[in-house]
Amino acid sequence: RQMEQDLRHAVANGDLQLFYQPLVDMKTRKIVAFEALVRWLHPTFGMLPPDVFIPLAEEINVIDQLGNWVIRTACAQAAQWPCGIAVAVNVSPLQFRETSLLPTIINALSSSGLAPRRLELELTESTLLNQSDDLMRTLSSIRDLGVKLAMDDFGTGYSSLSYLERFRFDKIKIDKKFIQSMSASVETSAIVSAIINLSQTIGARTTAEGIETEEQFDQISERGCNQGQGYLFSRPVAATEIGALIDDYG
Ligand code: G
Ligand code: G
Ligand code: MN
Ligand code: NA
Repeated sequence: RQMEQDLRHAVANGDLQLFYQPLVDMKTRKIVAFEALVRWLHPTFGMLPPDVFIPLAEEINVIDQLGNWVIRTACAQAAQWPCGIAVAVNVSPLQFRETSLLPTIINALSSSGLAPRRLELELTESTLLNQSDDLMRTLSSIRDLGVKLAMDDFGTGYSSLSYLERFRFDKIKIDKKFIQSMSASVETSAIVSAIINLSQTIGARTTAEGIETEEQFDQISERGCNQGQGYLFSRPVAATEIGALIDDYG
């Protein structure tokens, strides 16, 4: 398959680019972090979004190589930003199957000089489906470095609550589907409040994803959510546009 060959080539050659979307403090609206979102610069199809090629990268076993590139690049770029601003990196569950994840993180931090607390890893619930000793050890080692752990897309997977009990996350990201149906549904609105309260109980911060309107911002803000992310603040932008965003929201 041509696409498969193209992707192997792109990963080997670094024909990838990181876009960044800001996470803002709900009280001050200042930028506290950027989430790195990978793009593939395909020679004929142009810029491809990750939902098109991450599943393929997982299938053909180049996700470790791709994921390691993302970690190194995100740390190197974030080291150039003001030191109050963190970088969040998405990690595929499959990256925990290989032994290269932890050494890659250690190496990326030391060669960039980025403080470990400025790196946040976003894991999905499916990462914790199989809670092997290896997985728990790797997570503990990452945590021991001072790197932060966030649970991404919270509420879309299964048995979320038992995962939260078993391993303490620094942050819970409430999936955008909840934020976007809050105003139309009393039930969804109650679920969002419950997630925020639960997070506070376990000592985790919360980020609301997919905030597009001032109305959503107000509803989330009232409920005590710590951070927001969404088109209301900014779409994902190229690394070169970050300076201007920090000037506006810094
Ligand atoms: O960039 P976009 O907003 O289209 O992101 C779509 C999906 O791709 C999101 O679920 C996001 O978590 C995922 N994604 C983006 N960048 C990465 C990455 O570097 N690694 C992994 N594993 N997933 C990513
Ligand atoms: O990693 P995660 O699955 O959370 O990926 C975030 C995804 O959400 C990316 O595809 C990003 O482009 C998208 N996104 C970010 N903000 C908004 C928003 O305000 N509205 C919508 N519809 N999508 C958003
Ligand atoms: Mn994410
Ligand atoms: Na998400």
